[in-house]
Amino acid sequence: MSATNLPWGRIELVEGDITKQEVDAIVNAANTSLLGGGGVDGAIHRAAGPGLLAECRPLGGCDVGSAKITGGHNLPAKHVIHTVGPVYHGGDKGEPDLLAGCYRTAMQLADENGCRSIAFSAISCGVYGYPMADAARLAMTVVAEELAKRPKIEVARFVLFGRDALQVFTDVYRDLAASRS
Ligand code: AR6
Repeated sequence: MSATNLPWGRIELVEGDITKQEVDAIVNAANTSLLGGGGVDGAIHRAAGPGLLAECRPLGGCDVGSAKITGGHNLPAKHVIHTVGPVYHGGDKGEPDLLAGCYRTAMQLADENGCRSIAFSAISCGVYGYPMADAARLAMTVVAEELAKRPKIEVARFVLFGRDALQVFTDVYRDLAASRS
């Protein structure tokens, strides 16, 4: 799909901690067990409290490229959407399709659950090793396409951990948004 006319203005980029976001849903970069881990997953479970793990346990895990939704428990966000990004093995093992599936499924779940705002972490960009600029281009393109189809979701925010990550996303965003006619 061409970037022409996609709603880039409904995408926000901020530097910060996703556990602090006051949005309808935050998106966790989980693993297939959905039982917690390190990185942003660990931070979300710590901030949400033990009720989140208790709600995740009966979900039976989650496939790579898909997502499941829970409540936000002690977080300011109403919901947590847990998605499982691909481990990066060079980019020719289906990683782009799987990462796109994470963002598409998360947007679909947000819409189905009446979310008007959603905040994403940089899925797969930590220990799973996805190159951040490639992930940023794919993530923002898919999210812009989904926003175009889902008018009830007013804003999608990418919450980047650290200045370097924010800079990468900002550079890619400018490039994508500038390709509008
Ligand atoms: N807020 C926003 N972003 C964060 C935060 C935070 N509080 N903490 C880290 N990040 P990662 P992955 C950034 O490794 O690569 C877990 O153990 C981080 O700097 O959390 O998808 C899971 O259980 C990076 O840019 O997720 C899985 O086993 C991004 O979040 C595995 O890691 C994602 O880094 C998933 O690996």
